[in-house]
Amino acid sequence: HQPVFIAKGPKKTAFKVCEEYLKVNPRYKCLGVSHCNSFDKNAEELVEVKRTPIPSFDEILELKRDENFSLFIPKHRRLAGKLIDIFWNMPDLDHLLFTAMCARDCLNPYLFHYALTVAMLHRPDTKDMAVPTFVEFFPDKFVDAKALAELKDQAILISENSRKPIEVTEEVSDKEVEHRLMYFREDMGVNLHHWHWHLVYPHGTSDLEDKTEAQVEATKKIVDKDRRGELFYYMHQQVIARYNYERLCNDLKKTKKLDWTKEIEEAYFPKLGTLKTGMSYAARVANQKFQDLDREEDKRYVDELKKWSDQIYAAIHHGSVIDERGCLISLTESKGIDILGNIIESSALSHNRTLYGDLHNTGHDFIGNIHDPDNRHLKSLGVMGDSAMAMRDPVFYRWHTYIDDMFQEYKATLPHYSESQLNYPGITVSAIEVQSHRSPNNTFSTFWQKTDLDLSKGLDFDTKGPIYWRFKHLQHQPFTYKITVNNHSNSNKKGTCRIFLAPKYDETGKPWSFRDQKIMFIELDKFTIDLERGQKIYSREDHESTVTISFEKTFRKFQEEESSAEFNFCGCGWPHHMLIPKGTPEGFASQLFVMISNYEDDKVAEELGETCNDAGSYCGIKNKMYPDRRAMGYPFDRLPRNGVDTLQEFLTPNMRVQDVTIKFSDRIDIHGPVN
Ligand code: CUO
Repeated sequence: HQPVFIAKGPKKTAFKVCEEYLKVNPRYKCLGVSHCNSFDKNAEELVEVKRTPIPSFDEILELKRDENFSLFIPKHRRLAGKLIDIFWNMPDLDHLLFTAMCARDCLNPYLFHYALTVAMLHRPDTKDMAVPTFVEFFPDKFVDAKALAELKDQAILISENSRKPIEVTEEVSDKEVEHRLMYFREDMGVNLHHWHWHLVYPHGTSDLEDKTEAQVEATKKIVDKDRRGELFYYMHQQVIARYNYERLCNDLKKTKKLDWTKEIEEAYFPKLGTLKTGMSYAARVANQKFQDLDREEDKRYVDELKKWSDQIYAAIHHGSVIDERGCLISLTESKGIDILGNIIESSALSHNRTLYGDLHNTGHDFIGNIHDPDNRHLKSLGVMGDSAMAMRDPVFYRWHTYIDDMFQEYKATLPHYSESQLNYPGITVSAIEVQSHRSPNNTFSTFWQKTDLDLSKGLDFDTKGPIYWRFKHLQHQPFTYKITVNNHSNSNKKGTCRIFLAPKYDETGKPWSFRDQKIMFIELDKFTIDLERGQKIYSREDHESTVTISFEKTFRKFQEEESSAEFNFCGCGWPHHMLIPKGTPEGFASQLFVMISNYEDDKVAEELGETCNDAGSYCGIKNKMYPDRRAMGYPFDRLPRNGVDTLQEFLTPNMRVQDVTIKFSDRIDIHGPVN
């Protein structure tokens, strides 16, 4: 037997197969793999890999290397599940490594990367092994075509020392109002967050019926995370609230719930480059309508959506769902939203996919293939078919508003919070102030920033040294909350400080009714606070937010000593540069809400853990319970008691509202490179 190697890159990120591999595995040649994918002859070190029995990839090979991969297509999801199972069930690291090598050279690259990353995130023995970062591996999913072409030119024609960051002029048309929101929808950090979220919370692995008990248990470990269904609802609800906030800042109305029986007015033309598979993402022209899909291996019927949504609404109104055995499962106050989240998404934890179907995923699939429903033009997916890019398309927000309306319908059936569930006796929030760098008090300041990102690793040619792409994104000035709290009880207390922000006026310029404003609140931060007796001012910096991850983490500039598993999980988090909406040059009137709730009612049974606990609100905490016992979105997740029509009427003494403004300045700041 000839030895098999992998190349070990300078950052330990290489999974590169030595040419020897093909010699020992000629059977894959028939699949069109005639050369090693990206064997790096300049690799610093080659590591010999133990040869273990070659697994059978069987059906997984049916997804060709040059096809697109979509988790929203049931067959692809099943194949991904099978591959995750293969990686997950490898008895040790040697087997995993050799199997990954085989898989990398013969399977679809997107499917391979997804399945390996999910498996490595969950295997205890791979937490110190680095997987190439997504944006490094697939820059074609994030960088527009013009920039990609220039980056390639630069790599070939210009020596390392003479290179300059590549920057392309933005293409924003005044004729298309939706272009005003491009900075949000096309933001790389926003899209990376969404991709990471779905990686950390996969829909499921392959069907459970054909598995052993041990395999079922292992699968559950991957999918069955604490309150995953509820988090599906909450994270996406917050994305819509944030998007609507930005729309109001840009003089647009809130996004409309998608009526999928009608034509979709907004078009979307992706500007992304050609994919590694050689395909480009399909455009979606205006005024197309959902149609039955009759694509090879993907047959879907629009009528099914109606059937599933009717069944889900019936369950909501009935207060219970029916499981596969015909038993009624109550949608209780504590568990109902989690059950519905898994049903509506749907994930492998759905109680009844036969009855409630696969609603949300199917919507992505219908829209992702709307340009060519019967595949007559042989044109593969639009961006809605890929969670790494779906947030670029305006229809993403319309579809998710439709989905969120179901959750809101359910929340409206729950009893309103009582005074004792809202108030914290003895605690009064008596003042709030925002102190923002170089800004008047109670003003958030936003501006543009440009950052350089090294994309050399994802470009398919032999090059040395970094190649920087310079991209523009929103940013805000650092700020501090100053919160004055009066603890007039007889002892020191502990509380949870919850900070939210919402526009002060609705889209017609009138003050909100509480019912409408409550779903506009975006979470900015949530943290535990020790409350000494008497009055005290507590400070909190914006970068400490438990909603966001730092710019460096979003773009994965990490220290060698950090393990990649932590990093892969920690890649999930709203990008910090998008914490504060854009605002307006005149100042966008907003309301900052602070509440301190009783920690005794908030705490969960276990400690947070040392690492990766910085973006728990939208992403949960790795291997831990969700770090807040209250319903996600509390206290704005339910309708108010009778008689409460405004935010002021909703307040108890432990809550306070401060008028603030968000002032946008059209200046551009240049940030250093991230690599
Ligand atoms: Cu995150 Cu529709 O689930 O995209």
